[in-house]
Amino acid sequence: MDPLIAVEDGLVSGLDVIGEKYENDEIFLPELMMAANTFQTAMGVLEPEINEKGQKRAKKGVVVLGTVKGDIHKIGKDIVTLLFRTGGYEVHDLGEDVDLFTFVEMAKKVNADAIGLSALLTSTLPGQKDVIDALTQDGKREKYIIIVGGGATTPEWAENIGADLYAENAQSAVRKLAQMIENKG
Ligand code: B12
Repeated sequence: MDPLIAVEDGLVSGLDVIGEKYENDEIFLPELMMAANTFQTAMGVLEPEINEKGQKRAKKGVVVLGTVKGDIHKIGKDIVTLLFRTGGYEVHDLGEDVDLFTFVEMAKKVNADAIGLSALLTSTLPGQKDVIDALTQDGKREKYIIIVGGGATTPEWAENIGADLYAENAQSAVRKLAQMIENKG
């Protein structure tokens, strides 16, 4: 089986069920954490396989990526990082709970083509807008492609805050960014 299918159709579908049960008070935080740990253990097995398939690609661009301030969800962001890397991008993963200054500074430092902002909580969504606003104020907004995603993010929100791209999953993130970088020349 393609290891990516195992991730998307197996592990991620499992987490969706967990999320629903948590929302309906059928399970609680310890179970949520157990599910997240199980996911990460399984990724330890599958990640090398996914990496192997993506080797030997030319560098397509530089991406700075992280989960926004106040938000510690990392699983989705890690999958996006992995697929960008296997898709030929140099990725600077800033981790979770990342403040806007760190995004802006790192993008400047590594001369990024794109900045990826992940948000899983409704309450942390404004963290995506903060980064865009800071770049605009700094006169640097046009320098970067801003791509947003994560459970709480919607296409409407992405449009409202002036992001360049929204992607519902990691595969479409890689596809959409490649297209936009190509169009930019
Ligand atoms: C696992 C999990 C946790 C784990 C996280 C472990 C970790 N290290 O990541 C733990 C237990 C720590 C946790 C904590 C909390 N969680 Co939580 N968690 C989840 C759960 C079950 C799965 C999230 C996940 O990893 N999904 C799998 C990945 C692959 O999906 P994904 O993140 O959406 O990513 C994909 C796409 O969105 C996209 N993507 C993601 N990032 C990006 C970025 C870019 C740039 C792009 C283009 C695309 C992209 O690509 C990814 C791959 O295809 C979700 C429910 C759910 N179904 O989403 C709740 C959920 C997100 N959590 C929720 C809540 C409420 C919390 C807590 C507040 C609970 C509490 N009372 O403490 C805390 C918040 C902590 C914090 N400050 O961040 C709510 C959020 C509700 C809301 N809308 O605000 C959810 C939706 C559960 C629910 N239904 O109520 N959580």
